[in-house]
Amino acid sequence: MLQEAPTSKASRARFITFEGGEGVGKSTQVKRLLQNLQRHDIEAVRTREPGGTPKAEAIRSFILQGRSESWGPGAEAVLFAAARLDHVNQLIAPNLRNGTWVLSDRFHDSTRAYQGLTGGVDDKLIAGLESLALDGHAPDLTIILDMDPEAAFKRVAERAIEDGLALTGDRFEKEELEWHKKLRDGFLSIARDNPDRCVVISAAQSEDTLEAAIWEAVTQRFPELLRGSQA
Ligand code: Z5A
Repeated sequence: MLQEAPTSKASRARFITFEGGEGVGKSTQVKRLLQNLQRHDIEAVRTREPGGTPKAEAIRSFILQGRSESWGPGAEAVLFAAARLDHVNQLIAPNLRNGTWVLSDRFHDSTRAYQGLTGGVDDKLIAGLESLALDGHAPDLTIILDMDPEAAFKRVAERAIEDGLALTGDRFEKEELEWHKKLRDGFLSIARDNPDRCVVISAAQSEDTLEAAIWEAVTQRFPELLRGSQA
């Protein structure tokens, strides 16, 4: 009689990305999904964008310190793509080849949403950079955490208070809020255009409820996870 290897080892490693606006709970849920996969004997790593490798982290610091802001969204899209190219080549592709699942806190949809749909960078440039940087490594599943940006901002503000950091009062002024609403619509339009890859989940729920909803989406997409645990 043929003995089947445990599903977790036999299945192809999957690449899952988390997307959405600031403060919707991506980092929290990436960590929780990693733990849930590990509880099911799945080897998995978590990473983030921009970043994930030393070179990509250097680009992250440069961008997040605001040093590229005056270059405009087109040049920033190129920088995000340069970081992504290294991230894919050095971390994502090798892990997937070795059978390790990869969970990324943001990926190419952030460039589409921030620099493209909200920043106004031409579609053709975004698509060209995407095909260069991804080199065939599109995510198997993208979880878009969706919530009202004002509520998400409150979470970020509370975190800043907990961490003893000052938050500039004008950061979320009216114009800024409109920008975040446009960003939210951008992520929702990406989901509509890519229904086979994207799942939108309301982030306006408790961390535990959200974790359960994400686990349900992941196991629906990859039912081998549950078959493995029942074996
Ligand atoms: N960017 C870009 O423009 N183009 C690109 O191609 C890429 C990125 C890849 C990265 O910033 C910036 O780069 C980002 C987009 C841009 N700029 N912005 N804005 P980042 O990595 O530093 O920041 P972020 O990705 O926006 O993450 P964040 O602010 O840390 O948010 P989060 O990861 O979604 O949330 P969190 O850290 O898990 O949770 C935030 C707080 O809420 C925290 O105190 C939690 O304890 C709390 N929390 C989490 N979940 C819940 C629930 N369910 N209920 C209540 N409270 C919660």
